[in-house]
Amino acid sequence: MRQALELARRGIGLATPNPYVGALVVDASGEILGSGFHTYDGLKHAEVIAIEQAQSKGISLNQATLYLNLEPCCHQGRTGPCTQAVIASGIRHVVTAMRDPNPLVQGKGIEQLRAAGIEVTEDILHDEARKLNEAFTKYIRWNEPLVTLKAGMTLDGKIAPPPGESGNPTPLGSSGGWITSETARAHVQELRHASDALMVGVGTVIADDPMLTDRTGLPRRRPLLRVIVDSRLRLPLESRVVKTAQDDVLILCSFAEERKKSEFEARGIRVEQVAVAHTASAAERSDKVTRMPSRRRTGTGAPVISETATGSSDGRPDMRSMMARLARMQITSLLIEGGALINWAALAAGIVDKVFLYYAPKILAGTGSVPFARGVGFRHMGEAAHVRHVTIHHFGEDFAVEGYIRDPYDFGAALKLE
Ligand code: AOF
Ligand code: ZN
Repeated sequence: MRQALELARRGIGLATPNPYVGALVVDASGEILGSGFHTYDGLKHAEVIAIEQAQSKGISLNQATLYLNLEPCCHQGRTGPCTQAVIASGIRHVVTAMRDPNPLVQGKGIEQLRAAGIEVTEDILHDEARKLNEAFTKYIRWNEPLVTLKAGMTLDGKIAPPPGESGNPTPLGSSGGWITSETARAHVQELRHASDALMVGVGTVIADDPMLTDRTGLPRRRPLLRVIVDSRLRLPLESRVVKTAQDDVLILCSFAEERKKSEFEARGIRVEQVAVAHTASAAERSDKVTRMPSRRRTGTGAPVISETATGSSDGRPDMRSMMARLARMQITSLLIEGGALINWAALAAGIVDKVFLYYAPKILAGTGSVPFARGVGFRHMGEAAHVRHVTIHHFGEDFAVEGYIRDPYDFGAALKLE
């Protein structure tokens, strides 16, 4: 199973919006007869690749075992049901790591195998498998991308020194130099590689002029979608994002002035208007609640947002509408990379599933430096976003806190991960 997971990981960047799946066909003596992993453009599901490879050797599979990290599908998608291929192959034993969260499958694949007399062993390396396919799960179950909030900061939670006072000018502004180390930043590249889209506020582009690209050099089937939240189309035409746009930049705005819009569109940049976030009236709030999964109302793991927290009439695009928009583009995972306003807007809107917060052992202090999240903030400790199931990663002197605000396997409900 460890090898199956290893194979599945080779699909990172290539399998989306489908899951990462790796498969091995092994004979009674433990010899590997066939192996494969799924890529979306390759069409074939992992177990079919592995089975075909094993069959091409002309050996009977009657004593063979199939290891794969996801329950075989049992529905007609772009390919036929894998359960049928497994049953037809004569394989004796199937070992899986987790059930397919796709509502079309969800245990029915396992049932079909057992009904055909195949021995099935489930849940091997279950936690590892679930972590690998958390974005697919969020997307296929809830039709929203898995949202990870990423920030690099000082120990005292500052993401930049006071604007305009730093010594590291970029063509557009001055960001004050890097806070975290090169190794920590290389790890961010891995996060980008595993994401379908990246989002920043226009303020971050104006201050830092970032590229916002996946520079791992690893193959991906779709370019990383660079999403700029820009209420009033302030994005500078001379910014690096605009200059390097290749059908991979999307501006989400509240007000689209035609002339500016066409200037971006002439450069191959999509501009879309999104509903404006505003103080919810009681009626709208009850509407919002009915559209949410019912468990959210009682869930204690999801931040409970007060009206003052979400309320803003400053014309910023609504976070939930943006997530729905991205899901329609088959974006299964979104990495939010700041700045302070977007970070708060995302937390306040309750869209953040997990955080990846990088810390450098430095202290900036001062009221002028930029905090991780601006805005009114949560007003009571009881409202604070609670990060659970924390993993600490070390990068030399730097470290990162990876943790969950919501369980992507039980969206909206209290985190059961312990
Ligand atoms: C498997 N093995 O390797 C994959 C599975 O549109 P399709 O035909 O590619 O089907 C996609 C669905 O099939 C996907 O949502 C998930 O439920 C399952 N993916 N299943 O047995 C695989 N990639
Ligand atoms: Zn399948």
